Amino acid sequence: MEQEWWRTAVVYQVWPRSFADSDGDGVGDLRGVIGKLDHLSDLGVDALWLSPFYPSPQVDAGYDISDYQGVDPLFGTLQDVDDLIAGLHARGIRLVLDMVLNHTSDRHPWFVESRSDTDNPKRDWYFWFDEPPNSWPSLFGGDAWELDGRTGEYYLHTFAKEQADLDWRNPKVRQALAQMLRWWLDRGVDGFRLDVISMISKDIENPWGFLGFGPQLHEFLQELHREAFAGRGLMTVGETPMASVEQARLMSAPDRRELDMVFGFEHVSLDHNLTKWDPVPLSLPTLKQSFARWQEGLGDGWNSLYWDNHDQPRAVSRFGDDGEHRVASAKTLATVLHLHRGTPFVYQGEELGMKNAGFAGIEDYRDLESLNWYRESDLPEAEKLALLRRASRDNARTPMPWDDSRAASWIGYADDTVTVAAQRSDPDSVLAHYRKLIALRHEIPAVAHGDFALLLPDDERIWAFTRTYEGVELLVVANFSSYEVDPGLPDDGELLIGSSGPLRAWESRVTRRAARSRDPARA
Ligand code: TEU
Repeated sequence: MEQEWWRTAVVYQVWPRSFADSDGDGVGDLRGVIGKLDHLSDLGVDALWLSPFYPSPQVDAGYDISDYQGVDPLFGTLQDVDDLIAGLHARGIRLVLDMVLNHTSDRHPWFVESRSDTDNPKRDWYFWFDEPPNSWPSLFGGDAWELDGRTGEYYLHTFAKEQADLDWRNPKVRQALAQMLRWWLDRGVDGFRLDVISMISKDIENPWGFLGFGPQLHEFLQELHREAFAGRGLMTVGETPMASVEQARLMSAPDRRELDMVFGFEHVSLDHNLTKWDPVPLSLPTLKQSFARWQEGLGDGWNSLYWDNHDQPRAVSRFGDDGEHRVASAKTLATVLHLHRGTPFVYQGEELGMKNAGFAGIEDYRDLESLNWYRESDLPEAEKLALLRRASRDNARTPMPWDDSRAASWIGYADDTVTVAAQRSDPDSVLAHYRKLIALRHEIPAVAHGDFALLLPDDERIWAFTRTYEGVELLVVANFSSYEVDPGLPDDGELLIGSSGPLRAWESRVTRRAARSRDPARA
């Protein structure tokens, strides 16, 4: 075992709305993605995770799907998907589709039927009650139960009221979804990213049941594996907000046949209280010890590694220094992430060191989560805008800056100067650094497979660890401060990244040497 392709892979996420706009309507599209495949080859990534492009009312930027087997005219046609698959495969890059199986749009024909009548055969494809059976909140504000005037009953929506939760206890729902996944696989796709998959089983009696992890989660995942995933050489990654290390291990342990890996949220939850609109300071020891716990705790399971995606603010603004040390801190965040064990994900623009949008006014925001929270919060206006600048999902949804042109777009550009054009041939760029890290994972087995050991766990400025595999030890040392630091760790191996001597502000170093001892400080 152990040799599945995704164990040595790096995945690049495209959020198509803001990646590349081929027809100048202000919204990115599939032809735009096809036109930029050389950027992916140039980076050296192995797979593309493509966020939803299916027909959708776009209430939640496509995560409200009204037809799983089509393409929204905003983004193109099925022919474009076929051409994208061909273009990717010609470059040796696989395609991972984003599938939202927990809920559909309220415009999906299944829900249209379901809501039409209490006797409709699809009534029990969704959750209907004559009174709300609990007081679950919607994660996008307000209650999770919406009264539907047509039949006078309430339906469940964990997210917006236009996103109705499917009832997975109904075998017909599970069969329809598995059949749809097979249809895409037969078209040539190589894997799935499964949106909030940990929520497909719910315990209605539990006041926290809206967070998922219900009694049938593992049973449903194992069935999905049998019905859609098994024997196809796929990669599956489940999005699992609030998963514990143990839950992540259960979902990703190969012999359990559920998923290949999951997106944990612990490391992106440490800088706030229960909600992201309630920030708390984050110390380096807390962050690196969380990573270490996941490295060690997954056992047979497998980690995904990410800083950025379409839901998170930009890492360089959040965990780095997006001012004076932007380039160095973007590189160091990348070094640390990519040298962990697991499959790294790079979100469009992260490879440039893009920073948060920096929008000034509420009229600049587009995301319903941000707009709902803004409307409902009674904090003072200036505070609300400051929190949006820090935590809004729109921070990472600004157009990909291919060059200096600023074509009209559905959302404003980040207050930023980085471009692909400027970095492409600059050997000191953040982009060049990502290229180097991705190549390292392909060339050095210890990067993908090595055992992990955290060093200096309590150091407030240095993030250091080793990766050891078949007699090779990699020592990773990163300075997470704006001062020069002598980490007091050996720097005598073969330098793979960085330079020897004390580490400058936000500098990182990777060295390779023969594994002589478990403790490099004593080697
Ligand atoms: O996100 C699930 C999720 O947990 C989000 O609520 C996330 O925590 C939040 O956006 C952080 O602010 C997935 C998708 O990635 C997201 O884009 C969708 O809006 C959501 O599911 C509903 O489909």
